[in-house]
Amino acid sequence: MGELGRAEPLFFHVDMDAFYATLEQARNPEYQGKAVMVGGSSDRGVVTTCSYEARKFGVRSGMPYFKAKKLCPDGIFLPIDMEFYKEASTTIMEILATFTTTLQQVSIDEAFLEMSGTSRYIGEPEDIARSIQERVEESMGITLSIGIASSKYVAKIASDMRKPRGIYRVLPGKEETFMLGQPLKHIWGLGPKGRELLAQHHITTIPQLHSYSEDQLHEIVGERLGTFLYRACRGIDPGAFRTERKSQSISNETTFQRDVSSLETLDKTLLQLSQKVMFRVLDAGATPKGVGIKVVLYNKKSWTSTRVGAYRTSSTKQLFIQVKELLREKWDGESPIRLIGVSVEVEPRGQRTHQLELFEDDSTGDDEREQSLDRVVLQLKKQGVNLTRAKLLSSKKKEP
Ligand code: TTP
Ligand code: MG
Repeated sequence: MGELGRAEPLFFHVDMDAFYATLEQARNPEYQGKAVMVGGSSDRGVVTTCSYEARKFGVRSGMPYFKAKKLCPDGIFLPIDMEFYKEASTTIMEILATFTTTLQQVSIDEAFLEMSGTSRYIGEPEDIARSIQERVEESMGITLSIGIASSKYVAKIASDMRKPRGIYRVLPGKEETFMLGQPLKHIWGLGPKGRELLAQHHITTIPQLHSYSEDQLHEIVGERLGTFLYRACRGIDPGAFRTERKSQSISNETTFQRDVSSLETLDKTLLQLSQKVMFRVLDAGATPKGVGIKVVLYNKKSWTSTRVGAYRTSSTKQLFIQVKELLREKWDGESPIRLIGVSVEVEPRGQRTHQLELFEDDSTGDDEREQSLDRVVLQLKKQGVNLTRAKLLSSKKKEP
């Protein structure tokens, strides 16, 4: 890390303000500044969310519609348009991703941004936070709030402190003081049942919770929640938003009927395997982070060769180019091969960390075209039409 980088851990938690309602206001200017309720359309439905103008009347998420109508008879009541919100969410996440190397989306309207390594040249955390707000407001017309802290957990609680359009920073060393000043219900991860258990022991505030030892808390609410609460009320990250680092591997292999030492045949097999593997990767919506090949020789000796940080593996073509290189790097070119396999290391399912960076940063139009071609072939395959992208075999340019 350069001397101008930040050594101490630094996280932003970004959360959109009244997300669905603000989006509705952004696309219908006449709703701006008004009480907008979004939710189930019948009188028996509930308010999913409402604009801050509606909150002034006492309307809240989860409130039955008829009650919201009583509190706010002149309010605007709108049905949920999930497709619109999801699309907006994707665009917002792409904007947020330009401010960090590691974006962890945790729901449709919130994400953690790791800022630990960012250069001080970019500015103080609050300045960066303001730029984020401005950028999103400019392009999407909606506001958001940001919590800044040394851990994801504290940042998450901080983002609620100044809503809407708020920025709240908990300085390093002040995490415990910050938590001690919060109502118990702000402890993220403590549900009504847990609160009930604590109440039976006359624990209704964070300072009271803080006065219990970890062992005592284990006895009251069990080991898991006990340790969680012991840490949370001290501002020590209890690990609620840890990303699973364990990666998975998606692979396919072919055993030849007769051992093979023809490079042409091996390439053809690598292409078929690359396509099979890439389709599984695309189908799973997984993010590639490394590629590898496995070879078993005629004498049953085997070896593997891998490459990590495969930042350009988003299509069959890219995978094929890399595994061809791996084969040429390690194989002596003569020893007959009995089995050959292709594998892709992927981020665990559902984890979006790095994904935007991998697919967008330096991906060219060519990469996108290649991936859409793969998707078309995959779609056909699902309909029973089998195609192999044989044209890739004859592409002579950029051969190592
Ligand atoms: P939240 O971030 O909890 O709420 P919000 O963005 O509407 O308001 P705030 O300013 O307090 O952050 O949730 C984000 C969106 O998720 C929200 O707009 C609607 C949806 N949502 C549900 O579908 N069900 C729920 O129970 C909640 C709380 C939200
Ligand atoms: Mg929100």
